[in-house]
Amino acid sequence: MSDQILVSRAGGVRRITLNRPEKLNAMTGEMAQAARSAFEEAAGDSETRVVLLTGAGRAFCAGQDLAESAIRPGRDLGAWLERSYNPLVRAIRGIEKPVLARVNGVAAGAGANLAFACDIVVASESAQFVESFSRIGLLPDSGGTWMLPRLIGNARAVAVSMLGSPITARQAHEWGAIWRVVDGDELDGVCDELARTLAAAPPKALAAIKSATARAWEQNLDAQLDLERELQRALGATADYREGIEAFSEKRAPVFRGE
Ligand code: LHQ
Repeated sequence: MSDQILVSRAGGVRRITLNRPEKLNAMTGEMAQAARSAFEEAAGDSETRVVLLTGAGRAFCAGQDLAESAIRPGRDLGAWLERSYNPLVRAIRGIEKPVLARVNGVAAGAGANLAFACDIVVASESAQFVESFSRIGLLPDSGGTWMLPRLIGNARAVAVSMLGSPITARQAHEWGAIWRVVDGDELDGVCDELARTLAAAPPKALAAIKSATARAWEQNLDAQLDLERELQRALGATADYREGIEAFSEKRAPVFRGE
């Protein structure tokens, strides 16, 4: 594993840290591929019940490392996306476990859209999200043109993408793009508590919530009702559902095992 990504696990929480603090965690190809591998490993590890994505130092991620030779003008940026960011975004969206973004500072370019790809985003008051692509003659990638209109509405999505103007954490929260904004000194406590809560939640239910809410963007209510019926049928047959019902009637906290 590259040292540009740090991975640790405590209990059911796997922490993936983007680790080039001196460059505000600007992404290299090596880093994007290592991050994708870290998500794939998390997906395959039955002990991991939640993934927390964050950045080392004062930034979350400044997007693509603009000094990297592979993205010099004239190179095939489409091929670059297919090798680096597209598989990473697919890994974040596709993992059947909750992904929590701990946005500790600026998230720019692909870095902003990686945060928005996560299931639950908590940002420090000092963080900002910058769709900086148009400043260098590009369009938002890493799912930005798909996620932004859904998260903040078309008018805002187009404006922030065209203008490249920073969205403060507070604004992102008011617009419904992120779950919480907290004081910097509360960030760790809030994220740790959320991660613990998610790690104790019934994994199959969380996976179903993730996949069903994603599918909802693509289909009509009728099809969604059918999907809910099938997912609920499967969840109703799990040991965790039995445990949830028993714990409720016994007035105790449930212990969910993902079975
Ligand atoms: C950086 C970077 C950076 C290298 C800060 N690269 N060094 C996909 C397909 C193919 C091609 C292109 O990209 C993509 C996806 C993308 O992500 S495109 C968008 C790329 N990202 C950006 O355009 C953001 C560039 N960075 C910034 O605008 C600022 O640095 C932000 C607003 C993030 C933070 O500003 P400040 O807090 O004022 O910090 P700073 O600018 O002083 O940066 C600190 C250091 O980090 C500095 O290095 P130095 O050696 O001078 O101290 C920067 O050069 C370096 N850095 N971002 N993306």
